[in-house]
Amino acid sequence: MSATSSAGPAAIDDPTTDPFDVAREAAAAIAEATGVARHDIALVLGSGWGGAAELVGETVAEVPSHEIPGFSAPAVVGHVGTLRSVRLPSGAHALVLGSRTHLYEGRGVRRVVHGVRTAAATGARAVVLTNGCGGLNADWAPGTPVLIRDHLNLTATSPLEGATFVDLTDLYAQRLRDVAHEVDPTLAEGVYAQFRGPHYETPAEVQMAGRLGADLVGMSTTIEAIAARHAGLEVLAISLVTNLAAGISPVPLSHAEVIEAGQAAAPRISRLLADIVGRI
Ligand code: 8IG
Repeated sequence: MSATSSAGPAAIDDPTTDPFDVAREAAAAIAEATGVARHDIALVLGSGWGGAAELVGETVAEVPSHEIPGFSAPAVVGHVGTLRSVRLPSGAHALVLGSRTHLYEGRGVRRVVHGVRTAAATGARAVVLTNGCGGLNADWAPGTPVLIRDHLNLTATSPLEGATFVDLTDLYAQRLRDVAHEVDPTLAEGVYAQFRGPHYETPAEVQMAGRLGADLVGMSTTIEAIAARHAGLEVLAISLVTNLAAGISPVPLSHAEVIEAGQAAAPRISRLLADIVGRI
């Protein structure tokens, strides 16, 4: 572990450290680095969503994430390790997290959810989580954006520690899904199943997920959504189907295909995200 990602007065991995203290330190560092005292909304950009920040508003400041307490350097090609402060046309400030730490990196669940906890500590009231994922519905061609309506957390873990009981009945807020539908009435909704990864599913696992009620399979988002709700944020999540899930597609999955589908869909989903964020 590098000194920048684990050192500091409160190392996030230390069991005696309160991860919310590190989130507050990170929020203070962000206020200092960006000159923006308070952010109103946060965006987490997943695979394929990297270009969306430009359309959301004017970038006021850009900071390498690993310079902020508790954040790690990105581990995946195609992910951007920066954190931006973006001013919306309304004058509100968005904190745009250009990369996430995934469960499959093995750095622990605290790092996975540090971004949303930090967003809450900066003052954000809502978070928009985006991701690239596999689709089970053959009608959803690669490049189709889908709103997450509910999830199956198949990771066997939680971001919450101790007896922290949180109601997840309306985790993906109906109010925010209504806003998204106002922007694009054709947006489909689906249930997202999170697997740990980093391998993709077998065809049998995709069939299992489908029988359990999943429409989408991916390696992120549910753990972050749970932590975001616990931190008091309203949650909206949008998936970009970048590939048909294993066995649904006649061809094997590749990371190159994922990047390509993301690039092709970029203009449409960037516009979509900017319009939604502008109305939240
Ligand atoms: I992009 O097909 C992307 N991420 N688990 N399965 C899982 N994660 C993904 C997939 C997929 N595509």
